[in-house]
Amino acid sequence: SKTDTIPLKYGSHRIGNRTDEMMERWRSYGLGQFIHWGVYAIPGGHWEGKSYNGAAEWIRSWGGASAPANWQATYDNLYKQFNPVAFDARKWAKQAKDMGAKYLIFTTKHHDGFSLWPSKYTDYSITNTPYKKDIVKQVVDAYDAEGIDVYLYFSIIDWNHPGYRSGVPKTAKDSLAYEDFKQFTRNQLLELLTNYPKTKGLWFDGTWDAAWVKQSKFADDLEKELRAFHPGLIIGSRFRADENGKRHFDSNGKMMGDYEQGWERKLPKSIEVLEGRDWDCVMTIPPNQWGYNSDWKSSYIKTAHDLTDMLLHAVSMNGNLVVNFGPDGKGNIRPEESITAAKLGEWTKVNGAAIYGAKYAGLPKPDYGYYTKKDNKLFLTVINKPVNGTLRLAIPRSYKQKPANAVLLIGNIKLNITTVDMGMSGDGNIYYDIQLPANLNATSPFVVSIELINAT
Ligand code: JFZ
Repeated sequence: SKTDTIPLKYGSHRIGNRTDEMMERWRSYGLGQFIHWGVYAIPGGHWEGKSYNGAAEWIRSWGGASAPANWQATYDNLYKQFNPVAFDARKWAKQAKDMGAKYLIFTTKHHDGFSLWPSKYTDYSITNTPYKKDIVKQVVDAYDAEGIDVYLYFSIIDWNHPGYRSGVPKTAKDSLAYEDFKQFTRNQLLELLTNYPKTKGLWFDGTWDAAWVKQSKFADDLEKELRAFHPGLIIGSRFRADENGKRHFDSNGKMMGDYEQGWERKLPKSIEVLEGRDWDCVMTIPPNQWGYNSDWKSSYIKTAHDLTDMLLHAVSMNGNLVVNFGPDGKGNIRPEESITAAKLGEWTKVNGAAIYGAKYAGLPKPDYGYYTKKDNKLFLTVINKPVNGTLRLAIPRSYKQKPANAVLLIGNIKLNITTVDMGMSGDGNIYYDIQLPANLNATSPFVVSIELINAT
């Protein structure tokens, strides 16, 4: 428990987690999809036979000797070629639904400033591409029609806006320009919420610049305005800093925003580090590429198995896992991602009970998998099948609940449970063995659903 030792005007405004219905819904998602799409999908991490070393969506910042001549001017004209003829939002949404995603985070504008909706406030938008049509609208409508909640990714960093500054403005001219940029940012955000009222939340990024970190009052006022404008809106901890420049957590250590947004390509080691906060983890399939990169051969590509492990890791600690997709410049989801989505979908169709609405079970993690829990159902997801075909459960006596029956979700097979006297006096556990079918030839993680009853 934190005490407010430092008086703050623009720190956290809430103690504990949100308790409203919208946030309860967020907590039950389990699995989400992230999509990074913009003009960076055209070069796909490469140009004129040269390859950019960083994340493909950062390619505009390519510099030094390895960059093609006039690179940034070339990049800033790519939108004139943006014509994703294969783009079909309904196809993407259907695939996401089949995968088992319950929410989508979609890049409306990344750091390059290119707006995928027809923004009144800039010419650097979809309107001025050969494609012309509103992409954000198609995405929001298609996902909403599939029952998938949509969150809009928005980068505060905007390399295209003339008033954008990364460093704190030093001259009167810079300050004026930056004020203009702040109003532009506000206008675009209100525009997004006006145009796409089905939006469930805003996913902010690019908020680490010294100039933005100084905007504690402006950002706090804006956050309040956006929340008032769009009741229920969910905003993570990555939007603003307090008056001392503290981000995510204010000077008193309290989280700002509705959930912890710092779990980027990493997962917590234990539930304790989260101190009960809401959180999700956003994850790339390659090591660190969010936008489309045409070369997936040169790095390790996470398998559906890796991602299932991460998904259960997240849900078993009360978080959601959001898997990123980077469609190409034509609007196609790459075949490797489609295969991964299909495999995840096969898994969630059979085993979804272990992740949707399921939470931390309050038990120590077994070495061979993860526990999750919903009401009186304990889900045991097995990642590494024990070689003896027996799942041993060590349930602390203090848990006050015991397994009454067990069902293997693949095939709905009832499994036998026996109480085991290990003679481990005083370790506080009661041991149970669940016998797996001898012919279970599991090639992916599997789930045993265990009904719990009160134990005295
Ligand atoms: C940011 C972006 O720069 C990147 O292109 C991508 O959109 C990603 C989702 O977000 O990258 C970050 C932001 C924050 C951290 C790491 C990468 N972080 O807090 O560790």
